[in-house]
Amino acid sequence: SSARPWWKDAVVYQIYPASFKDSNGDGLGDIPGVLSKMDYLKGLGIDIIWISPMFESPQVDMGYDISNYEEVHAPYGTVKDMEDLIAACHSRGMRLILDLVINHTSDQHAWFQESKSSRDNPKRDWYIWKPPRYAEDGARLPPTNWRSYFSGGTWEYDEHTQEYYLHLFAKEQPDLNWENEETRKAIYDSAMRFWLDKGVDGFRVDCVNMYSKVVDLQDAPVVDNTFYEQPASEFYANGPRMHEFLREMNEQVLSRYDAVTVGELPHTPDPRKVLQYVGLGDRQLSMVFQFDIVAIGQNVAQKYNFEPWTLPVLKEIVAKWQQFIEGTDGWTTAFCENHDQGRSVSRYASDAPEHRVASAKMLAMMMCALTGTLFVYQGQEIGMINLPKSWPIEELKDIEALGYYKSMAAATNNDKETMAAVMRNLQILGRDNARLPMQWDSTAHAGFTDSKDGPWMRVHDLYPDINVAKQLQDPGSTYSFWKAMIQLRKEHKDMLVFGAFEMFEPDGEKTFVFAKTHRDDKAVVALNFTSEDQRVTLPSFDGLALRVGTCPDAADVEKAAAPGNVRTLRPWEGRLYMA
Ligand code: TEU
Repeated sequence: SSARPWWKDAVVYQIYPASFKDSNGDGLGDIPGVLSKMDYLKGLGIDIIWISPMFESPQVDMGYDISNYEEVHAPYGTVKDMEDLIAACHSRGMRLILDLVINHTSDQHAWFQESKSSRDNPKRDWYIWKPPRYAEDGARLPPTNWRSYFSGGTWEYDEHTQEYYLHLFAKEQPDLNWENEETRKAIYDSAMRFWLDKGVDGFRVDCVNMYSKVVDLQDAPVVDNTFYEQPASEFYANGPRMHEFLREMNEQVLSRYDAVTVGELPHTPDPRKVLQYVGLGDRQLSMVFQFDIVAIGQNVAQKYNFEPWTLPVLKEIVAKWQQFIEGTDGWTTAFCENHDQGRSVSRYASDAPEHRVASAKMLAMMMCALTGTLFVYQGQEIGMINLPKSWPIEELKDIEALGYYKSMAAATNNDKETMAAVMRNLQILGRDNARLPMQWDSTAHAGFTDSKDGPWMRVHDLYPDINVAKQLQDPGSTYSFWKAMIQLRKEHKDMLVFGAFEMFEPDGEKTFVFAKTHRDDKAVVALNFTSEDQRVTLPSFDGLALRVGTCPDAADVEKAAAPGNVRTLRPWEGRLYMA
């Protein structure tokens, strides 16, 4: 039925092509590498593959700067390889979605090259060009004081035509002008129809709420005195024509292909606003990534300024987006990792050697019991963790991390204490944490590449311990646990994928206990979010029995438990009870 389209109970696996699998020994992952792992993904229980940008790109922002939507980045492969990947997915009953990066292009895209060539070029208006402002002393100023995501301002001055262009991200990522209808049509053709016609099943839509900006430019209020440029999302996120644009895109393109979309929706904590994007009646997007969960610990003005948090914060966020769909026709997603975030074991649990396996399984239990379309990021299924704390800044590659590091060094004159804090912040929140090569086995470079020069980005020091080969045949491994949980999720999808969510003891700082129900079916999930034993009282427990435990001895421990509904959970242990 229309309330249950094919993508709602799907498990999606995100592939970051640079770091998944290198097939040709150049140190960089590629599409044939992905093709060589299709059975691995099928075996895990994956239904949809989402591949991060593999398009032609100068790689200033790891492919989120596209210079040609209709070509593949040559080191990753060819359009033919992508056609093979589509076929390889479909022949296994799987689907493929691509990244749709249409808020901006690369400055090397032919559209921008034309746009910047002269003020009267026909494509001038395809990007957002504005004249300078001038200070009283005659100094040239950018049109606004907005801060870009990658530090510094959002405006770059072009000497040749003597105007500024807008870039919310790097200066090599100029923002497209969605106000121009011709531009929108070109985007639909080149970035969307080109691939949908080849059989791609949909898109993860980058920055989906940033296309419509406030056109009357104004300065953002000063909230951070460290820098001239200020956070300004209220001027470019969820802008006045946003829903009109998405309705048009849906009507003219997506609906013609039954394509699924998952939009990236930062800066939108209000459920009513989120519902405007995903309500079934007003056809725009299938679902979105709401950012509350990954924003935990991030400062509003300075993202990387890590702020310690307590468990009730996480619980409230999970409950908020679980209950979001009750009484509405919207849909939600369950995710806690992607290529822009630190690893979940390191962020939400413990990556200490004695706790990291327990932590990874406990988080897997939580994720697989949540309502919504489930997203798994490459390496999450084996419990990969953040990069080692001993690594210096020179090992980091991400433009955002390096921009933050440089701007803080400049603002504080390289203050030792500040820069140590900057490194600690990056070790928790940095995007590089998710971009280390996939750990396939215990051979050199974790089996990711056989390049003599090694991979493009250093492999984690712990790969001999944490790798696919070691976990594949081990029934007690994190991988086996994910696989079993995904299977359980599918067997009980009415309850685990679509069921009602109820949280207990929202203020408890040590444990997270929730129930999922569907008619008479019920599951109670009890999770210990500490490194000590914790006693939990299981709610309305009559008739329930242990179904899954994260500790290998869970069944024995359960049998030995005193009668009643009180249990002791070991550090980072999770248990799932069912009728
Ligand atoms: O991210 C857009 C985004 O909204 C940010 O939250 C992003 O997570 C980034 O860390 C800024 O703080 C998307 C992509 O996921 C990201 O990899 C790209 O760099 C970005 O768009 C630009 O295309």
